[in-house]
Amino acid sequence: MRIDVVTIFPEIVSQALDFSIMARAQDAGAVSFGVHNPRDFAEDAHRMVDDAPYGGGAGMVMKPEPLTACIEAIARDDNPAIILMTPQGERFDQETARRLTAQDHLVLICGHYEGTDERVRESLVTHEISIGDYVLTGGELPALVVIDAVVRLLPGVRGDSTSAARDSFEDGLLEHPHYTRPPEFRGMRVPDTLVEGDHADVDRWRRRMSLQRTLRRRPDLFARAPLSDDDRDLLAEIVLSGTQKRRR
Ligand code: JDQ
Repeated sequence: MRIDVVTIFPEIVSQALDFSIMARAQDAGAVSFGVHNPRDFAEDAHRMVDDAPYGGGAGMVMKPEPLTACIEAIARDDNPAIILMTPQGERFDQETARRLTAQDHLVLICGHYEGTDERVRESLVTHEISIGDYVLTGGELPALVVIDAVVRLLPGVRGDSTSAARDSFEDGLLEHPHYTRPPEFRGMRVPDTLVEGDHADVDRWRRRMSLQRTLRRRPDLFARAPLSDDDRDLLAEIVLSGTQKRRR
C-alpha cells in the first residue's frame, strides 16, 4: 500500500511514521509513505496556504489552489482514495480500517485552521473521516490514527503470533484480561484457570471474560457482535450471577 499525507506540518507526520511498527512496516515493504506540504505548491511570494473566510467571522480557511496542486501532484494516473480528515466525516472504526486495507493508495488530507475550502472537498475528496466527536486543532493526529489502524492490518506487518482476527472489535467484543509472570504480584493472583493452562478451559474463561466486560462496559456492542449459542449460554450465566464482585 502507498500512503501519502498532505500537511502543512510535515515534520510531525514524518517523525511519527519513522517509529515502531510504522517503521518496521516500511522496512518490510508492506507500505511506503510520502509526506507533502501544500505550502511548496503556493505560487504567491508569501507562500500562503490560508485566507480569511468569505462572509466574515473568526479564523482562517485553507486556500484551494495550493492544496489542489499538491493533491494533483500525488494522485497522477491511479485513482487513490482521497480522504479528508474532518470532525464532519464518517466516524472511524475498526470496520472502516479493515475496508481501507483493500485500497492500493490512500491520500490523507490533514487541514488546519477552521477547515478547508469546500471546493476541494467537492472536486477531489472521495472519503471524509472523523476519529471521534471532539475538535482537534488539525488533521495530523487523526491522519496518524487512521494510518496506524490500517497499516497494522496489512499482511506481513505483525508477526504470525498476533492475529488481527483476535483483536478487540474484530469479533465485536472487548478483550479478556491479560496476565504474565509472576503468578502473584502484590497479593494479586493470576486466575488458576490460566496458570493451569488447559486449552479448552482457558478458551472458555477468556470468552466469558470478554462477554462479561462487554456487557458491563460497552453493552452497545452486542447490537452488532455475532454470538454463538455457547456465547448466549455464557451470557445468561453472567447475567444470572449478578452477585459477583464487579470487575473494572
Ligand atoms: C481539521 C477545526 C473548528 C475544524 C482543522 C482541520 N475527529 C476530528 N476532530 N477534529 C478533527 C477531526 C479535525 C480534522 C481536521 C480540524 C479538526 N481542524 C480544526 C476547528 C471546526 C472544524
